[in-house]
Amino acid sequence: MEKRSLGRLVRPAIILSLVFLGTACAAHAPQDYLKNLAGSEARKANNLFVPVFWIAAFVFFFVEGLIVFAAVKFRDRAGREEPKQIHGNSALELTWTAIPALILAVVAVPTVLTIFNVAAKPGPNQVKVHVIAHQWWWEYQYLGTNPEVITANELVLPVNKPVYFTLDSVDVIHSFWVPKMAGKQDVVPGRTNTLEFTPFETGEFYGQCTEYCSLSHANMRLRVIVKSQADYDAWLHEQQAPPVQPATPDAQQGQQIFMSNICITCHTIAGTQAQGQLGPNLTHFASRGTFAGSMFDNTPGNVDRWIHETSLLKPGVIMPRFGCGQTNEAPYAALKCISDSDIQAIVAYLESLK
Ligand code: HEC
Ligand SMILES: [Cu+2]
Repeated sequence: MEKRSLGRLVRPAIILSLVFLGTACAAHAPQDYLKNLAGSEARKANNLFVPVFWIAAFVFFFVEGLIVFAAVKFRDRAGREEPKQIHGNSALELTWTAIPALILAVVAVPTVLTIFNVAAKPGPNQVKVHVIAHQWWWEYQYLGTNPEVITANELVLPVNKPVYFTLDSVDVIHSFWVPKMAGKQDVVPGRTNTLEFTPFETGEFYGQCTEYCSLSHANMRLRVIVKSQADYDAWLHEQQAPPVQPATPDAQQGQQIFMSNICITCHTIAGTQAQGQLGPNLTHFASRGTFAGSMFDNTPGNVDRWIHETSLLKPGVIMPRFGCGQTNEAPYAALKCISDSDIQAIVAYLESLK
């Protein structure tokens, strides 16, 4: 009876293992931190991880092999004498204490060297970015730029140039992680942490908050967009320009609605009366490919839905829903809704802010 019920578990166990294996081998895994690493610190960590992994694998198979060998060779059989007991054998016990200690001492050398090597050091010729974590999006201030470049979620960097980050949080503990670039760095309120890495390849790299920060933690993503130095300089230049003045009647109307609405208490658009600090800076909103913690592609349709149904799209979000027929909780329960056509005009305005 016992045996049969155990046997029944074998098939589901195999299927479950295959499912787990399958997810591990997903073809498109942009946050795989073992392959195609594109940043200095991620490569340093990997250069430590790989040899330590093989040492650990060797130890595992060697020790398990001995255990299996001993269990099989000295197993109890009818008429067989008890094998020789080695309990209290000083020579053996010294040996198997000394060998692991030696292995750990050897592994400690590259480990400690790597720890010191990846510790962030501010230096000249570095790009300096102040990262501010919010529930649930990332703000980036490019230090030393004048006028200061402030953007959200998409971190644009030049290739082959060290970047020095200072990281702060305005609310709870978050963690900043771009697996292809570097290890994780916690972002803690009331304390400034630092991080440094050099991107070695141009392209788009995915990142993620990796410290549970309540409801929309999983929706707090980010992108690192690495450009050639020339493209980066052009980007900086565009970001420093004053916001584009809306050219179409739709966008002009949208600007008026935006400026006369509660939007301006939370969002900044440089050079206008919109100077709010609670939400992302929208001065060059249309230059970003994604929004709301890089959850959505920045398309007019998505931004339209966002303004209508905000917290339906991103649970817990600190921006009320503006669509008519939507309900908000306190303190926005009595908020006046914005008509579909007015929201459309706002979207036209926001999408003109290149
Ligand atoms: C109470 C503050 C608040 C108000 C009012 C508010 N927002 Fe927001 N908004 C936010 C916050 C916070 C976010 C970031 C949400 C997130 O990603 O978790 C945001 C995100 C956005 C984004 C996406 C920005 C990006 O790059 O990720 C847009 C666009 C936007 N809001 C437009 C508006 C418009 C238009 C209005 C007025 C109709 C408005 N907001 C009113 C707080 C506010
Ligand atoms: Cu988080």
